[in-house]
Amino acid sequence: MAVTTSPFVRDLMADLKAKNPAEPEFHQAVQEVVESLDLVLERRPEYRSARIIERMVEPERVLMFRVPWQDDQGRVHINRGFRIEMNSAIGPYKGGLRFHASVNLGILKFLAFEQVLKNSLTTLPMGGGKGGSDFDPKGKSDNEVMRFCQSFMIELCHHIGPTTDVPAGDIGVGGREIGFLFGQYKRLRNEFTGVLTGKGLNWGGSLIRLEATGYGAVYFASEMLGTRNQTLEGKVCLVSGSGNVAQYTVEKLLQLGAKVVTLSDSNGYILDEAGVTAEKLHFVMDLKNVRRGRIKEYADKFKGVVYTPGDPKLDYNPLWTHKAQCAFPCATQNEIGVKDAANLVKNGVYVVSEGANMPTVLDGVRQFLDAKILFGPAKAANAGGVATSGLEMSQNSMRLSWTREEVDDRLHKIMKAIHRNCRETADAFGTPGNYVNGANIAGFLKVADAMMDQGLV
Ligand code: NDP
Ligand code: 2IT
Repeated sequence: MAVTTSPFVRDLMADLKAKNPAEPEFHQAVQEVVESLDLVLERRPEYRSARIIERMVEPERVLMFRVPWQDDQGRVHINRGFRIEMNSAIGPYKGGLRFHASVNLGILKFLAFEQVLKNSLTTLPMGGGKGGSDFDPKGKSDNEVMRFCQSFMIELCHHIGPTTDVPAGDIGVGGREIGFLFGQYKRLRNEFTGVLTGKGLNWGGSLIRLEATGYGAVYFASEMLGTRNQTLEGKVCLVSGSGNVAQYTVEKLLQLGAKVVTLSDSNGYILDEAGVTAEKLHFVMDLKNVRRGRIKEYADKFKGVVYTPGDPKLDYNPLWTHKAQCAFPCATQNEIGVKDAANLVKNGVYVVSEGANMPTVLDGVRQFLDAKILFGPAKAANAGGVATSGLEMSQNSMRLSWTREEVDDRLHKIMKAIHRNCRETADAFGTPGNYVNGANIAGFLKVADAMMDQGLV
């Protein structure tokens, strides 16, 4: 698909690629944003002379460190730890930690860059960061995961703090890992502070944080449908992934009367034409969060369910070929390829709300925009997770906890505000209905103006 970009964008991308070679995910994330920002620079040339975009794509600080640990047999392993402190113009660095074998500097830079704009959209005062490790928690014992987390924190603790940098979870980092990380931070620093979010409810966590990303992605889809006077009731939905975001996306979809027919993990996907029920979802939560099993077991357990293993020879994912109205990609980056986007549109999907970060390739995004479907880009649609992390930080600072209803109500209002902001910004810049431009521009403007106010730092 042909895209016209200005000489400014072409030069910026050429510099970025030269300076950050072999980081395709980072290039992709920046490309998508700067294509939208072309519209802003025409009106606000002062951002260009202050080189705001060039500054935004350069992390304020990159930490990379060795993480040695011993497995249960006493063998020594060495992983690589990272924290990208991307931008602190509007608040302390904030963003998750990812533990996955695929983690590298480029993936974390893409995530940190997205996080800056996402956090800006939440309405809360949070800068952007991201971190993690190429440590793979799959198949590791709880003790191995604990030793890894403790070793990781021995270095990370020098760089984070409740007013400087506040990490949270992401792929491979859930309640168990946050617990081990928090315990070690507390021991090393001798302080009980809100240095991490996603904490357990007995020790400073917030109600609804666990549910927030999935619930938020569904609230965002509801808002998009509302612009066409429709609701999620009765809609058939394709969901990918089966981790935290997928689970609570499904829970909220069921509460709103939608029908979910797929779930997946990195080995394959299940098709349940009868629909996932609350009982089946309970099984998935136990399978994934407690027994740490594979989604294939869903098909072994329930009748009429088809499991399809992933086939690396295919250039499309059959999960995205089923007839539906809505799609919620909730697994990982680039899980909707060019053919997948075409299949979705062809099969009647007209709502895509991205629970995962950058799940759609650039040409897939362009297809959705050309088809004028309701496409909620990740930095808007999945911002409910980090927004509720922001609410956890507020509660920690005040040393009190809000009720479930209070936090859910605040989350819901924030998702509505993000939706409204994206829509109004897209309108104001002459691209009505384009939530990609709306999210990129609205997220950018708040950070850019803060950077202008704060001088050349
Ligand atoms: P989890 O670790 O809980 O779950 C991840 C899910 O995605 C699992 O089902 C996993 O399968 C699957 N998956 C991971 N990597 C791959 C891969 N390379 N190929 C196929 N499937 C894969 O993570 P979350 O649910 O927290 O995160 C999912 C997505 O949502 C990520 O993109 C994350 O960045 C994003 N996100 C998360 C937020 C949060 O609050 N947790 C907030 C905003 C966005 P398997 O079990 O086989 O690994
Ligand atoms: O991608 C994300 O927004 C997250 N993984 C959540 C970050 C956070 O700080 O809650």
